[in-house]
Amino acid sequence: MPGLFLQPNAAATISAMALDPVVKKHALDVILKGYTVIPAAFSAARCAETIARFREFERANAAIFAANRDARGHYPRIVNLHTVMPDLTHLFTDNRTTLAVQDVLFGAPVCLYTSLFYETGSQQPLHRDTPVFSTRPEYLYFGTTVYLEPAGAENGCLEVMEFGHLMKELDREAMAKARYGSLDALPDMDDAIWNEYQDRVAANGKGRGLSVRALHVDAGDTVIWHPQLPHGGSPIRDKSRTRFSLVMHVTPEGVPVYHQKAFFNPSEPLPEVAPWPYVTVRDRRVADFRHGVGFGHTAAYRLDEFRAAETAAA
Ligand SMILES: O=C(O)CCC(=O)C(=O)O
Repeated sequence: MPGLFLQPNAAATISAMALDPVVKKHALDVILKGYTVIPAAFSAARCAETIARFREFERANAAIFAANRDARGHYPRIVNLHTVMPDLTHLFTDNRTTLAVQDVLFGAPVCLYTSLFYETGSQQPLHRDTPVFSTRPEYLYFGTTVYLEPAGAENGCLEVMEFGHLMKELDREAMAKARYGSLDALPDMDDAIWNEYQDRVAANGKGRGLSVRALHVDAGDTVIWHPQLPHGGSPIRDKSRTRFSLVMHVTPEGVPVYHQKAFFNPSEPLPEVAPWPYVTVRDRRVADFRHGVGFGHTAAYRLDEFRAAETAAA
């Protein structure tokens, strides 16, 4: 069964493995601190090229993109843009150290599940991803960001509650029963229980004196975070600035991902096999989602509504 990093002796097991020392160091960071920063996973030139490819794609699909800009001309996070922009999928397939680290941690080859393309920082409050990436078996997930531009205090960066992944899980059934009366009444998604869970996790971390670190990174750096690590986006001081980055949600192949209904009812028996197919991109497996591409919370555009930019079709 995949999930080496979840075993109680994971750090000792990985320490004893014959691994590239760089891969070993990052794998141990994820287990012990809850995250790791892999510097220069891509060159600055490759990052600039990927942003240029995005701009070409944007021009080829001007009507769709124009309809989704905010007052400053920026986009909300774009869901699954990689399914129409191969250059973004290649930030997964070509990220060799990150893949090697995640393969070791899962004990199985890592696959791309879904993605969020950010033009600016998210400014999200501290949260664990697990209520919306609830796998069976549980916690077989990593969040991963590739930065295409430097991220810092001015344009907003990732904040992590170091060691917060080690805090005990809350009594999720009790929370759900208190709110909805019974586990059968749990909705698939509901902001109220999301907020209660995240507020309680953040308060527990503060109560234990855990510090929140701002991760200032360069273009090309990659961050991996543990499924239970509280993290968020720092406030953006200069709202005119961009901070292009791709967040990828990854699992071992075939692992199904459910949402809050599963997360807050962890004993409910659910299928442990993902219903979606995978495709091979370069030598890696990628979930073959064709639901479309969404801007923020707006309904998805169908994949056939997008035109490939001439140079982006490689
Ligand atoms: O990069 C950021 O601003 C935060 C991203 C994040 O928290 C997420 O996608 O879950």
